[in-house]
Amino acid sequence: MTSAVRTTCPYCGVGCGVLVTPAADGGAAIAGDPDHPANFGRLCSKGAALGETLGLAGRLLHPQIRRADGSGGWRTEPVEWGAALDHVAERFTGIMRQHGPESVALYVSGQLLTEDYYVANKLVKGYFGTANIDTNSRLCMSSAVAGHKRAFGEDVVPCSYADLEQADLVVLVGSNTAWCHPVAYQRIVAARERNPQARLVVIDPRRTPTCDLADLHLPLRAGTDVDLFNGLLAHLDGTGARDAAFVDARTRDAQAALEVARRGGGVEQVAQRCGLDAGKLAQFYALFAATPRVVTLFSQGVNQSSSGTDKVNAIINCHLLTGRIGKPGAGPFSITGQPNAMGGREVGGLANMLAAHLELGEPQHRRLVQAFWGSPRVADRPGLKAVELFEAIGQGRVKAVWIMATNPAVSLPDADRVREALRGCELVVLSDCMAGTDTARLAHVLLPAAAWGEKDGTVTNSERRISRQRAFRAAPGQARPDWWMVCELARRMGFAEGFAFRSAHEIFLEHARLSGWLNAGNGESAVGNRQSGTVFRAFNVEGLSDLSADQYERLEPVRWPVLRTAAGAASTVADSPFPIPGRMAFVPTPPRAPAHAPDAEYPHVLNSGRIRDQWHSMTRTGSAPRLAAHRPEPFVDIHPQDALEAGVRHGELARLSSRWGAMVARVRAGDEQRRGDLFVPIHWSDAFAADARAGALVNPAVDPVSGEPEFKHTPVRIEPFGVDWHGFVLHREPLDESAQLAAFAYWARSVGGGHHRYEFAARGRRIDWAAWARARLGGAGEWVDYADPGEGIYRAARLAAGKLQSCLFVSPRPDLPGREWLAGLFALERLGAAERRALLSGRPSAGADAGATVCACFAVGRRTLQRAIREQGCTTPRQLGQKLRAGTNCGSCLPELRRLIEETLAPAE
Ligand SMILES: Nc1nc2c(c(=O)[nH]1)N[C@H]1C(S)=C(S)[C@@H](COP(=O)(O)OP(=O)(O)OC[C@H]3O[C@@H](n4cnc5c(=O)[nH]c(N)nc54)[C@H](O)[C@@H]3O)O[C@H]1N2
Ligand SMILES: Nc1nc2c(c(=O)[nH]1)N[C@H]1C(S)=C(S)[C@@H](COP(=O)(O)OP(=O)(O)OC[C@H]3O[C@@H](n4cnc5c(=O)[nH]c(N)nc54)[C@H](O)[C@@H]3O)O[C@H]1N2
Ligand code: SF4
Ligand SMILES: [Mo]
Repeated sequence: MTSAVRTTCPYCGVGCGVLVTPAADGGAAIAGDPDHPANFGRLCSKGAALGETLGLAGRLLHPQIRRADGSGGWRTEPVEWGAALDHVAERFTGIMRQHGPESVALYVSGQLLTEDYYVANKLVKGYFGTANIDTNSRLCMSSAVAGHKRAFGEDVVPCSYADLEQADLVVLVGSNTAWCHPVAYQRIVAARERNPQARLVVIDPRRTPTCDLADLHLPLRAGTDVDLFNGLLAHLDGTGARDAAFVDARTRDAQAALEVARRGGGVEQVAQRCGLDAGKLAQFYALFAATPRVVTLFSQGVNQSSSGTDKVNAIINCHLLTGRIGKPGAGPFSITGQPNAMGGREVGGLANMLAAHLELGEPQHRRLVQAFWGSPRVADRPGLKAVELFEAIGQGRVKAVWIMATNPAVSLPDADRVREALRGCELVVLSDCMAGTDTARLAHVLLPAAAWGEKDGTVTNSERRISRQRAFRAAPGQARPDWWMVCELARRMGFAEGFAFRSAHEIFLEHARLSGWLNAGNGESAVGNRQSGTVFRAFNVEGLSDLSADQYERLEPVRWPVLRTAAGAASTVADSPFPIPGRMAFVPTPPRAPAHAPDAEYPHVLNSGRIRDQWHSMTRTGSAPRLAAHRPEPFVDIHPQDALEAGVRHGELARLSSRWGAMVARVRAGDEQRRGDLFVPIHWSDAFAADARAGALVNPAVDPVSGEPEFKHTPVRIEPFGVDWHGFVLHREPLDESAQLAAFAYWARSVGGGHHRYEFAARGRRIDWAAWARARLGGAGEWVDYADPGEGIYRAARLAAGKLQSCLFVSPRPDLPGREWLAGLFALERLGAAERRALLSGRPSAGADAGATVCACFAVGRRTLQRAIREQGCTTPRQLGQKLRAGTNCGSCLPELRRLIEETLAPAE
C-alpha cells in the first residue's frame, strides 16, 4: 500500500492540508488532512476534485521558441532547455545592456511557491538592479498590504481562523466567502452552531450565497464602504464604545480620523449615500458597538477599488478605536486569495517592496539586504506596478518580460490593450504548466513548469501559516520547477554565485536566514530591541533557518513569527498572535467616488468575481467534469427590471460593452443584483469561449496608494445579442476552434464525462445543419437525425457500433433539451431503442434528466433535487443529504440547497 503524501491545496488562500494517494494510472485519491490546522480534514469542491485535474492533456511539456511567420501566425521550434535558457539570457542581457535595467521586467504570481518567488525577486532587485518585478497579487490584495503598512508600519495580518470561531460577530465585507474561501466559511458556520450568540453580517452589493445564513445583509451601493465604516467609527465614538486606554497607549491620530468620519453625518445620511435601509444600518452599528469579540473579514469587494486602501483603513480604524485587535476572536482580517499570496509578500515580490518585509525606500534596509545577498547592486526605487508595467510594455519602454504562473491576457484590466502590448513586445517569455492559455498564444519563449504535485516548497496561507507543498509524482516531459529556471537564467547572465541553489530546501534556508538577519525582533527579547544596525521586522522565521533536508521535508504547518530562542530552538511565540510593537495609526479616510461613474451611454455598473467551482482562467479546474457542470457558460447576472428595460431575456445572450471592451454572456435575471448593477464571472478566456473575457471591459483605474485596479466598478451597457440559432454539441473529442467553431457568433466549451460540450449560437437563417454536422462533426459511424423545418428544429446524433459519438441540437429558441441527461448517454456502451427515440424526440424519459448540477461532489442536479423536495418531502438540506447525498461532502452547495428548497416550496404567484 502506498501511504498518502501530505501536501497543501494549490487553490485558495485558506491553505487546506490535502492527503494524496497516487494511483497507478497517474491519477490520485484526494482527501482532506485531518491534522492540518487550516481545515482539519475538510475540503471544498475544488480541492476535492484535484484528482481530476492531473491529466496531461493540454500540458506544456517542452521548451519552445517561436518566431512570427509574417502572416499573423507562429513558427514554433521545440528546443532543449539549454538552448531556450541561452536564448532568454542573451536577449535579456542584450536588451539591458542597450536600454538599461528598467527595460526588462518579471511579472509573477501568488501561485508560485515561496522558494520560486524568493529567487525571482533576488535576481531582479539584487542583480538586474531594478524593481521591475510585480505580481498578480497587485490585482488581489495590494490594497490590504498598503492598508496594513499605513496602520501597523508593516504588512501583518493580525488574525487567525480560530479567531473566526471565537468571535461573537463576524462581519464579511466584499467577500463571497461561501464560494471563494469555502472551508473558512464552513468553520464560521460550524462555530455558529456551537455558539448561539454568534452573529454574521454580510456587506456586499449582491445577495451572494454567503448571505444564506447571515443575520443581516447590507446590500450597499458599490464603492461606498469607506462611507459606511466612517459612519461606524463616528457611531462607536459617539456611543461609548471607544477603548480609551488602548487608544491612548497603542495608537495615534485617532482625532484626525474621527474628524473626517464625523463629517459623514448620522446614520440616516450615511444610509442614504450607501443606498441602504437606515434601520438595517443602525442595527449593524449597534451590533458592532455592543460586541467586543468581532472579526471583520474582507477581500476583493474592499481591495479591488480605486479607494481600496482607504476601505482597508476605514475598517482597521474601527478595530483600533475599540481595541479589538490582537485579542482572541477580534481583529480586521484580510483573507488572501491565492495559495501563496502571503509568501509573495514575505519575499517582497511586489514592485514597491524589497525582501523579508524590508523597504525599498529605506537606505538602511537596502544596505542590509545587499550585504546579506552579497549582490552587485540593489534596486533603489520602486518598479512598475502591474497596470503601469503593461502600459510600459505597450509603449515600448519595457522591451522584455518574463511572465510566470499568471495569465495577464485574461486577468488584467483593459485586457485587450494588454494583449496588444504583448503582441508588440520584443521578447515575451512565459513559464506555465499549460500550453494553450491566452497569454501563451502571445509568448515567444514557452518554458514548461512543473505543476502542483510535481514540485516542492512552501506556501503561507491567510493566517500566516507556512505549510509544505510536497511532490507526489515526477514532472512530465521536460517540465521543471520555476526556481530552477530562474537560477539557470541567473547563472547564464553571470550571476552564478548568488544562485547556486540545488533544491527548494536550500532556498528556504536562505530566505529564513534573511528574515532574522539584523532583525531587532530576534532572540527571546523579541520586540523593542533597537540595537544599532538592526531593523525590527515582525516577519521573522529565523527559527527555521537551519532545518536539515529531512526536517524541511517533515516540516509541520507553522504560523510566523518563528524565532530562535537563546537555546537555539525554534519558538513560535504562540502567545503573540499579533507581533506588532509600538503604536498603530488611525488613517483619516475621506470617501471618494469610484473613478468612473455610469452615464447615459454606459448606465450600468459592472462588478466581476468568482464562481464556486472554477479557479481563475480555468487552466486547471476547467479540466474536471464535475467542476464544469455547475456553471458551464459565461453569464451575466442582472435585476429582472433592468433586463426588461434593456430588452434582454433570461436564458438568452447579451452583449456587454464598456469604453474599454466588450463581451458576450448568457443572461441570468434574478433578485441577487441591485438595480443598475451587473455581475459577470472572471473565468472565461479565449481558450474557453468566443468572446467572454470580463477583463476586456474593466477600466484600468487603480487605487492611488496601492495601484490595485478597480475590478468591481466599470460603467457598461447591456443589449441583446441577436442570433438566429441556439444550439449545443456534445462530442467525444475536443473541437478545433478555427476549423469547427469559427462559424459561430458565440460559443463556450466545457468538459463532461467522456465528452466535450459546446454551447453555441449562430447567425444566418439558411444554415443546412445536416450538412454542417456531417462536414464538421464527421467521423466513424452513422448519423441519425430529426428535422422540423417549419419550427426550425434540428437534432442529430452519430453512433458507432451503437455507441454515442456526437450529438447536435439546434433551434431558433434557447429552450433546448437538458444537456445533463444527454451527457449521461456518453457513458453507455450501447444506446437502446428507447434512448435513441428519446434522443431524437429531444425528451428524456421521466426522471432521467437530473438538471444542472448543484452538488458537484455527488453530481446531484437541480431537477433531481426539486423532485425530492416536491415529491419526497425533503424540506431541509439534511433530508436532501440523507436521500441523495447532496451537500454531505464539502458542503459548498448548502446555500444553494436552502435557496432551492425555498423557491420550490414557495407558493406559485
Ligand atoms: N471558487 C473560487 N474561489 C477562489 C478563487 C477562484 O477563482 N474561484 N480565487 C481566489 C482568489 S485569487 C481571490 S482574490 C479570492 C476572492 O474572493 P472574494 O473576494 O470573496 O471574491 P470575488 O467574487 O472577487 O468578490 C467578492 C465580492 O465583492 C463584492 N463587491 C463588489 N463591489 C463591492 C463593493 O463596492 N463593496 C463591497 N463591500 N463588496 C463589493 C462582489 O459582489 C463579490 O461578491 O477568491 C479565492 N478563491
Ligand atoms: N475582472 C476581474 N479580473 C480579475 C479579478 C477580478 O475580480 N475581476 N481578480 C484578480 C485576482 S484577485 C487575481 S488573483 C487574478 C488571477 O489571475 P491569473 O493569475 O491570471 O489567473 P490564473 O488562471 O490562476 O493563472 C495562473 C497561471 O499559472 C499557471 N500555473 C499554475 N501553477 C503554476 C506553476 O507552478 N508554475 C507556473 N509557471 N505556472 C503555473 C496556470 O496554468 C495559469 O495559466 O485575476 C485578477 N483579475
Ligand atoms: S477552501 Fe477549497 S480551494 Fe481553498 S484551500 Fe481549501 S480545499 Fe483548496
Ligand atoms: Mo486573487
